[in-house]
Amino acid sequence: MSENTIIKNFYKILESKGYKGTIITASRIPDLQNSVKKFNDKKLLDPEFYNEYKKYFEFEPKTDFGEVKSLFMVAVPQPQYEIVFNWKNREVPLIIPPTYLHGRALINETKAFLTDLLKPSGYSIEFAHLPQKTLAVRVGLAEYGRNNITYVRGMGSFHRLITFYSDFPYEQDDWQEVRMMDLCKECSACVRKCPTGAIPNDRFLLRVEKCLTYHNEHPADIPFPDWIDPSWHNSLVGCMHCQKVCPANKKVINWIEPGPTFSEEETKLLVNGTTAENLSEETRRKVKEHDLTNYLFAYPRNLGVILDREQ
Ligand code: B12
Ligand code: SF4
Ligand code: SF4
Repeated sequence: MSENTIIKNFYKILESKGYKGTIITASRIPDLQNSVKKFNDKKLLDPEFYNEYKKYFEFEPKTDFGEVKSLFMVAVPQPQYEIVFNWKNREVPLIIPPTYLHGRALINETKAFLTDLLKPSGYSIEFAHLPQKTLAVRVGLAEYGRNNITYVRGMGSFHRLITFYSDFPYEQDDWQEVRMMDLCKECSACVRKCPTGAIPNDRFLLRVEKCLTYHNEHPADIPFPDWIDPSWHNSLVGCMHCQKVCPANKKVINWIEPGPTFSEEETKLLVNGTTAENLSEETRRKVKEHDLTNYLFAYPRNLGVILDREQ
């Protein structure tokens, strides 16, 4: 298959799936890395955060991959999920924000269709750890919101960004300046709604160390700092305040897929930190089916603080 046909087919596949995406020349990878590094060099990123999370955005291709020539980036629409916990004779519904669940399955699915497209012509792909938002904005696939989250036309902020690196040759260069949505120029709803002040007034870059998500993604043996008011928590993991209030999410904000319902007994086990192996077969099946295993570690603290409010 010719290179042009591969490119055309890539976009055709995306369209048929309702995804968006783009191909990027690998010659821009150093610029991409520098976009984040410069903020770290200026000490504008919390050092603890940087050391903990850099493995997720520092690009390190496999040593035996050969020459990286391009990146294939895909944006996939993502819903919120609602989980119901029975607690003290009441139902407590809780949201899991977009991108937390079924990520691995989606990455595998994307890798499979890209492999089918590229492998017959001798090209390879591998999952890339990169600063996805910066990349998406730099290549015009998305724009930043003031809340530091990216927005893709037709999907709002409800999307997952997935990138693979490849030895497929691609030289077209669509690199742009980072861009904030026009809508943000006259709006600061997210700044006002963020309970912690993580979205600053005096700079664009998020104050990560203040973001609820940063704290509720940590293992449950790390307690929430005292300055976090329990009433601020709104999701099992993550936080929806700055996406929920955003006018650019008007069309997607009610997209909530049903998740499992846990009985009072199951809720008790989860909030006590029971591991997947120690749950009953029925509960374990529910947890696995809904891809909740990865976050079981955080239930005792995250769910505990919310259920405590329900007393
Ligand atoms: C580290 C991380 C976090 C950290 C830090 C967040 C952050 N802002 O970096 C924590 C744990 C706090 C976090 C929180 C969330 N995250 Co997160 N996170 C990541 C991760 C692993 C890396 C992000 C990164 O590169 N950070 C480094 C900083 C420096 O990059 P940046 O935020 O893009 O900053 C750029 C801008 O500030 C810009 N800039 C600076 N000045 C100016 C000025 C102007 C005018 C403009 C326009 C731009 C601009 O330059 C910076 C560098 O390029 C990515 C996955 C990945 N590998 O990319 C997911 C990812 C970004 N997270 C994601 C999500 C969904 C979230 C949450 C919404 C989760 C939730 N609450 O439900 C929150 C959002 C919090 C927020 N308001 O930003 C999604 C984003 C999807 C989307 N639509 O944007 C990603 C892509 C995961 C995924 N594959 O889907 N996350
Ligand atoms: S709430 Fe307003 S300022 Fe914040 S990201 Fe959305 S449009 Fe931009
Ligand atoms: S995710 Fe929550 S805490 Fe973090 S910036 Fe948005 S509103 Fe603030």
